[in-house]
Amino acid sequence: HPEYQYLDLLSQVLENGDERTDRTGVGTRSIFGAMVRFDLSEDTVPILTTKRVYWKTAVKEMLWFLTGGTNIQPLLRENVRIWTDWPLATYRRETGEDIGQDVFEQRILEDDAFAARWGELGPVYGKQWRRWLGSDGKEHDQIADLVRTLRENPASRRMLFHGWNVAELGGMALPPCHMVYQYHVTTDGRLNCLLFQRSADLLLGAPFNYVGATSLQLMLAQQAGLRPGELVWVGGDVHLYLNHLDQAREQMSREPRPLPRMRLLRQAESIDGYRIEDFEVEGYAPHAAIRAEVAV
Ligand code: UFP
Repeated sequence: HPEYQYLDLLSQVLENGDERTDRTGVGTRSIFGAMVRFDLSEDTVPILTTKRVYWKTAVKEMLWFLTGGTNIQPLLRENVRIWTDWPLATYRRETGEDIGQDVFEQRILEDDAFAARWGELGPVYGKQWRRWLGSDGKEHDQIADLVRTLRENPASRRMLFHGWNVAELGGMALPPCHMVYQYHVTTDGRLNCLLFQRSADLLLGAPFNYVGATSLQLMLAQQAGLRPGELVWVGGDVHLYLNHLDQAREQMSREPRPLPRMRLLRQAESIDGYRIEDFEVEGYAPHAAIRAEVAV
């Protein structure tokens, strides 16, 4: 079962991980350099079954990246709250006001000026993917370029997009974790993806990132007239936060169930035309969700 690759990683990090302090102050056990591979060609996708993964949230986040947006307001409209922690921390720090998350999110939703002032994440993923600013002053749409190359020159070894815009890192709420996506088309028309993630919160982040990457691979394949192939995920610093160790042990004790299938119900007119309603997941019967705190 492909999910054992993930469970093995959990066990490697637990048992061999180097215990260290990290930026968040929580502390981690960490290994450096890991790979998992998932075959999407049988229609099954890596939505883990040893705990419930909120796949719609991950797909909605990916769709938001594709819009080029960098403000949390549209995410909150979709009830996606995973990016709130960062602007909320900034708000609390700069105003000294100890506002609760619910109140903060409500204000972002109701007050556009407030959202513009406090909901911005800086030039994160969406900006770099769709509007990377060149030194010539021109904006580069890496996603549109990728789709074009997939269609016109699928043998290319230059099909990738990158989030790590060195000059703009300082303005980002969080520098990109899932950083480079490289694509590859096989002779028989399958689209492979290799995602390099420089830093992976193995319990909360990675399972989510697998789903986001998968949804993008399905959309790109459809847009280029290809079938999905393999998703290869490579992690740099792969870690478990010290307050996630019990949850990791719990998850490792569970037996994987058959992976679900994910399908696109409709072919959108372009890579910009997809909505969450276009994604259908079948056969997902996971173990119970596992709760854990996000390190900010
Ligand atoms: N993280 C992920 N996946 C993501 C994301 C963040 O695992 O998609 F946005 C985790 C990795 C790390 C933290 O634990 O968030 C980012 O911290 P740092 O920038 O210090 O690596």
